[in-house]
Amino acid sequence: MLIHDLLRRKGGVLHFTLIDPDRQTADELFRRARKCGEYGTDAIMVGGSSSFGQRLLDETVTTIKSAVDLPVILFPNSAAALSPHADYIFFMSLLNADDPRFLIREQAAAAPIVERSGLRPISMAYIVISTSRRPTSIEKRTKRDVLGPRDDAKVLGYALAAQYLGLSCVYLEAGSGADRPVPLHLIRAVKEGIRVPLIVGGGIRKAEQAASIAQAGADVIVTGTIVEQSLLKLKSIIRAVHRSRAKG
Ligand code: 1GP
Repeated sequence: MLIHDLLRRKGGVLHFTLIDPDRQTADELFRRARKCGEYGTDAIMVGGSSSFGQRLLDETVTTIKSAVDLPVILFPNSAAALSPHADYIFFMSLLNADDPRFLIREQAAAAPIVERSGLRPISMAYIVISTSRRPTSIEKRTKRDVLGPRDDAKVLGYALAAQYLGLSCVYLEAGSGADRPVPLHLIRAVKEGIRVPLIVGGGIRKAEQAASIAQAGADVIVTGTIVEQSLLKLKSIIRAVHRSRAKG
């Protein structure tokens, strides 16, 4: 599996950059992807909560692949957000969703397309944690079993259930642009309780936050918005993640 291989090869915590196809011109995209490679991000995820056309998605993936030699992983919001040009797809289920669409229906619609496309699926348990006062876009999209910053035991239950079901990794998601990232005590509690790799994302804007999240036990740290706001900050976040590799 890609994440296990990367963790072994790089010797510690990974950084993935999430690129939203809707948020830049083709030139900006090329430049951002180049910089991501230069700064040492370990993979590029492509996705977003808004709906975008097939053409834009395909062009986004091919532009990234022309700019940088990194694995490109689709991070789809529905069965409509698939591109055969990517290398991998997070084949994910939003475990605390109430709506079966986000649990398994979109996945059932997507599976035959994935099978034909040559995309390599990475099964993933997606767990949304509510850390913000205003709902993030993922929170607006579906009713959920709401998991707050103090719900350590419940979140661990979801993560363990995912592991027992055979999913290959767990993603704790505060939501893009969240006021606050997933709290450290919650990351520690989940990390101590599971054996599969732990991905953490949402609301990470500073190097210090990324370093603490790595120390708390995240195996992969995802940032999205920051690549649109400041490449310098992205660079310092990636550096902090790499430094914690050395410490780890
Ligand atoms: C969202 O976890 C990712 O799916 C990234 O969030 O945009 O807040 O970095 P940000």
